[in-house]
Amino acid sequence: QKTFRWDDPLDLSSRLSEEERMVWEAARQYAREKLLPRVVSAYAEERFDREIMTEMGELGFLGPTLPEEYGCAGVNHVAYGLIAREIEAIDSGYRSAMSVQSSLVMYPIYAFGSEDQKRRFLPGMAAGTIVGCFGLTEPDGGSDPASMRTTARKVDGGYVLNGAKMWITNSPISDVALVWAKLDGKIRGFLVERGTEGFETPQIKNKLSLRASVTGEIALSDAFVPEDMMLPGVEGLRGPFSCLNKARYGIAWGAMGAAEFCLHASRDYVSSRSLFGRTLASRQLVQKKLADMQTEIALGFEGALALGRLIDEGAWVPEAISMLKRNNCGKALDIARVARDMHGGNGISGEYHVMRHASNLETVNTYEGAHDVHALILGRAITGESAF
Ligand code: TGC
Ligand code: FAD
Repeated sequence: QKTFRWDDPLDLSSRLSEEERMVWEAARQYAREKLLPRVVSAYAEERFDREIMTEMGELGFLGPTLPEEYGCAGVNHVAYGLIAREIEAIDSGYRSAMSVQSSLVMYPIYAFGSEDQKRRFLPGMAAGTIVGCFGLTEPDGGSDPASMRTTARKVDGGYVLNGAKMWITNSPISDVALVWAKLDGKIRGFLVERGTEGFETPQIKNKLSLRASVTGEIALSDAFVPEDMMLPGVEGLRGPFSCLNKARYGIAWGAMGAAEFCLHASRDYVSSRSLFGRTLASRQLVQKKLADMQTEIALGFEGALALGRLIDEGAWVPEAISMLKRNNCGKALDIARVARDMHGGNGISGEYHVMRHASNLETVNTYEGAHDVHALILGRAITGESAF
């Protein structure tokens, strides 16, 4: 007879393969030993340490599902999810850096790029020596990318890009930006390299969320992109959305990783804090909060695991990703807010981490399709009526 484990109530770990468990353990060890010690100061100083990319590269965490022939680890999507879980347990911004590189830049180069583009960018991106960013969102409204204004115009030997992208993770430190722009009215992906004239990436300062991640704009003013730097294999919204499917799936795991950290921190805190002659852990109200957190986290991970298995079997659909991205972000945000409350005044201190998680999850609940936008995607699938 198995005993109940409060920290793995549905025994998820027993349903992982040996390889998945090894990747999970490596990610957990890295996150706790290398990321946790630097995150409090990084968050306070609004700093992203560039070497995190090479550290993650060395461990095979960048583009991990892509084949080994391009320098990648070639593991499955469940393993990718487990990496996201452990990295985001420390900070959503660190998981952002990992998922933008992996799902939003490396994956489209792999899926839609020419062989030359793959050979040129993927090995360096896998190693973290080349940093990529993904420019879809524009200042006039990110939820509706079909209305983008950024354009590409065909000229001799290439294309000229004009427009502006907003809220772009890693744009200020990127070596290459995947910019989505309309060419003759059709959305295409362009790889714009650092140093291109008319390509600027100013940093957005004073964020109150995701402060350990660097975010910027992309300004394109007659930026020339050579012919061979357009992704040949895709046109239309399917291009950016295919990348988002992968990243949203990783977020479903990652957000629950942040929530799990908050549960563990809250359990530790209420076990050691005594008020009115007893520990907080011995109070009914407190235990109910812990039980609610534990239940949502266990269900959230089950959903993410089921989805990961479907993706690995090639049997997934985008709506299932919307469901898990939406549910797990919304639930994680609620859990982090409750954890902050359970820590009392200490909960607002950086040293206890929970308010940083709550603050980060505000972004996570918004980017990659806002919570309500995913509700509308599901609503359309349920009713057949588009309510956007
Ligand atoms: P819609 O008519 O639904 O579709 C247009 C075309 O796109 C195809 N498509 C998809 N293809 C693959 N996967 C998906 N998930 C797809 N969803 C749609 C669709 O088949 C169609 O193809 P075709 O060939 O028929 O033209 O388009 P719509 O304009 O009605 O879309 C509405 C909506 C709301 C679903 C969509 O615009 C949306 O998802 N909006 C949210 C935007 C978003 O998620 N932006 C994210 C920006 S990147 C980011 O946030 C990175 S943060 C990274 C980090 O730091 O971690
Ligand atoms: P809007 O689209 O203006 O939405 C505002 C509100 O309106 C939301 O609550 C939304 O749910 C609601 N809403 C929208 N449409 C409807 C509707 N039809 N009915 C009812 N309600 C609706 N983008 C990138 O391209 N690349 C990145 O790397 C990236 N990184 C990011 C990093 C950070 C820190 C942040 C904050 C954002 C990032 N984004 C990135 C942008 C992100 O994807 C957008 O913020 C997101 O898609 C929402 O767009 P918006 O901010 O323009 O909000």
